[in-house]
Amino acid sequence: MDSRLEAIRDTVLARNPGEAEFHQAVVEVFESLGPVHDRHPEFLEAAILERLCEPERQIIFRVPWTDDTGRVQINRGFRVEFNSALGPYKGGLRFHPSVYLGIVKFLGFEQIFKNALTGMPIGGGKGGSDFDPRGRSDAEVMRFCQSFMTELYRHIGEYTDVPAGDIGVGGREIGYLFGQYKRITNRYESGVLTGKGISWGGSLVRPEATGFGTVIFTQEMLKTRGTSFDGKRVVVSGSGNVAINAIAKAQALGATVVACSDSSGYIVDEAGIDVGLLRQVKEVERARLKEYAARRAGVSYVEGGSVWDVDASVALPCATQNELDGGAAARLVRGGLLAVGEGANMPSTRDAVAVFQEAGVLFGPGKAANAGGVATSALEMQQNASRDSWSFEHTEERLTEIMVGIHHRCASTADEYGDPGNYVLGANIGGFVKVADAMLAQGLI
Ligand code: NDP
Ligand code: 2IT
Repeated sequence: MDSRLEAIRDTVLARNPGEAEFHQAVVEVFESLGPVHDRHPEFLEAAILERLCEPERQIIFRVPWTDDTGRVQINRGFRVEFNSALGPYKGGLRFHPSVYLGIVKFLGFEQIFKNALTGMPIGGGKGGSDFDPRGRSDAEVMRFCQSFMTELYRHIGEYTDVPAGDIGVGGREIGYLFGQYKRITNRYESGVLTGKGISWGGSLVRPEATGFGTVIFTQEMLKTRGTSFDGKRVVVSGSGNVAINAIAKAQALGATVVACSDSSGYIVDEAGIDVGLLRQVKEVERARLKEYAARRAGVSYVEGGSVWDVDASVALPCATQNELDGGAAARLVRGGLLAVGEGANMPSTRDAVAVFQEAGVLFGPGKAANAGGVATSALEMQQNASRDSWSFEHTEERLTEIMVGIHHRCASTADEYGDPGNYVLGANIGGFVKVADAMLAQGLI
């Protein structure tokens, strides 16, 4: 790494102790940015990197609520408003017991560059809570969401900060959050949240957008090698929103997705995953993946195992950060892996990325490959602002254009900086330059 950047990195790491995931995300971006600073000394002069690594605002708050037995529960809520150079802060809310400031900051930091790559007018932010929705009743989830929003509402708005979903936050949670925002503010401000239901300001394709977008991006990578998803054997991790829709799209393009997972284990379905059954089990019944195996002949379930033990030509990690390490990457490469498209945020460890790149595997990093979700959120904001709603076909066309555009931007930036095919470099530089230019133009703030 460039020695000027090393000094800035060391300061950032020392100022943010104990935030391992944030450190990882920062280091990975800095490793790409040496050549940009050679060309643009004005970025160093204006301390763009130092400013980018310091969130514009960080909010941490208490979330009290009562469970169904009448017991008081206390959780911690977060919203990190990281960078607003390109638009209002935009990014999801994650409800998962592992959430702490370091996770929210890594996600918010990634979001800055991801959102810039979409070409839409959105800044970067992220939030969430250590609340665990698993096993909670609808009524408990509603009371939690209402309490969470009772503090969050004063910090957000369609021109300020626009949250959406992430792990543990889907349509149900966005509904409860929107209801409470509306009640407190007495405003039907559709553009304050995205991922809303279709009948009350949501956008068609938003539920599918992240998984679809990941597959579209990966298809663009495959095209550079003269191939496609058609006839490919694919493995997907996770079985939530991103995973299910990635499976659906990959199979629509002719692939066979033979495995997916949850945090308890994985299933292998050599005939190709039945998306209808998977949606029924996971989205309708909110049951565990094990249940899918129980209901379909010829499916095996491996408790506690790693889905990366299953060979495939294309791997789509769609669960969570650091779920695919160097050992798993090496195994996948030995099994004939051709491409990886990250549907999750930072699912591959730094070792894993190095293994993929060394082996010449096409590697699409999350901030490029999973940008379709937030891009479609921006399309939802556009529809809300114009009090319009678009057809599925039109919205999907826009999503496809955006993903093809992101692929082009990453690939052409990698070419321009002398490392063709390096999508990590292309995504980091492509996103960074856009934000840095806007920050320069807007002065020292
Ligand atoms: P969901 O909550 O719908 O699904 C998450 C899936 O990942 C579940 O199958 C879950 O299994 C699994 N998972 C979560 N945490 C862990 C863990 N610690 N270990 C193993 N498995 C785990 O979330 P999404 O599908 O929305 O999000 C998945 C990933 O995609 C995240 O990285 C998110 O940041 C990213 N993403 C999401 C976008 C969106 O629009 N929703 C947009 C862009 C990126 P289990 O049920 O057992 O916990
Ligand atoms: O990581 C992400 O990009 C998301 N969770 C989606 C954010 C959004 O605002 O739609």
